[in-house]
Amino acid sequence: MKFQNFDLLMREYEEALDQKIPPRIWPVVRLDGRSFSHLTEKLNFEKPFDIRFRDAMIATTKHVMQCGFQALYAYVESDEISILFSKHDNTFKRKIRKWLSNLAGEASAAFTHHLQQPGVFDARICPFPDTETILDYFSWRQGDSARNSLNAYCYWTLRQNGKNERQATKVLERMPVEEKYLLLRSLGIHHKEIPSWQRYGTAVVWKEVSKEGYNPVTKETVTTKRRILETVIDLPKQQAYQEFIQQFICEKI
Ligand SMILES: Nc1nc2c(ncn2[C@@H]2O[C@H](COP(=O)(O)OP(=O)(O)OP(=O)(O)O)[C@@H](O)[C@H]2O)c(=O)[nH]1
Ligand SMILES: [Mg+2]
Repeated sequence: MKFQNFDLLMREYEEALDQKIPPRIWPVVRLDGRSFSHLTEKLNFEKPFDIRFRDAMIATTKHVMQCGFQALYAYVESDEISILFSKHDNTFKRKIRKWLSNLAGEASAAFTHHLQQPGVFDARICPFPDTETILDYFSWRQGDSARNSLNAYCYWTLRQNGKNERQATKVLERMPVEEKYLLLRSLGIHHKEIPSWQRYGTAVVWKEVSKEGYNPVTKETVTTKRRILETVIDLPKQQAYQEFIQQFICEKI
């Protein structure tokens, strides 16, 4: 076979599974820590929530939002990060393989660097057609965070009160939500009063700030604007949360 034909054939194999995010579709990428139950156990992090783990996740998110894509908004809960990108983000010509491998790689590297422990993230992409579905997605993740938080508090409080793994799981099996709140209260925990980030997650958003500088050529003080990343620890909930996210969904960029 001539080299030219051979080259074309190999390229055909190489590109056989290439897919692209369709034009004008909003990409949301969810990164999730691999086996972080084991990792957090190995590092002796506090259960069910440890601020050091939360801060490692936030540092990872900030890194990923600044690694060359057009990130607009990020939501963090437990070991997962959901990032909304611009619908016009043309990085890597929107090739899905490139997006997923690079974003998972950037997150894994940043997390590992922050904690000095190998931490690996998987990545999936959700292609959203409109703003309404984006808002539904983020509400869904916030709801998931609140449910997981209640379950984790119940489970670990029972464990701290002498139940073993099997017993604690059995007590919580098919227990209605209201009963879980009552159970926690009987053990001295008011779940509705725990820090907001432990129930509703946190967000990382862009904020525009003004910076004063000096122009040596014109000898004038000049004010420039730049964007910085800000962590939102106390997030609004439900409808107010959707209204909050709306300000970061920009059709133009
Ligand atoms: N101790 C501690 N553990 C945490 C904290 N946040 C998250 N985790 C752990 O991270 C896990 C995340 O859940 P999953 O993603 O379902 O579990 P996983 O072990 O990462 O499993 P895979 O994602 O399927 O690989 C939780 O179940 C906890 O065990 C924290 O603040 N403290
Ligand atoms: Mg995980």
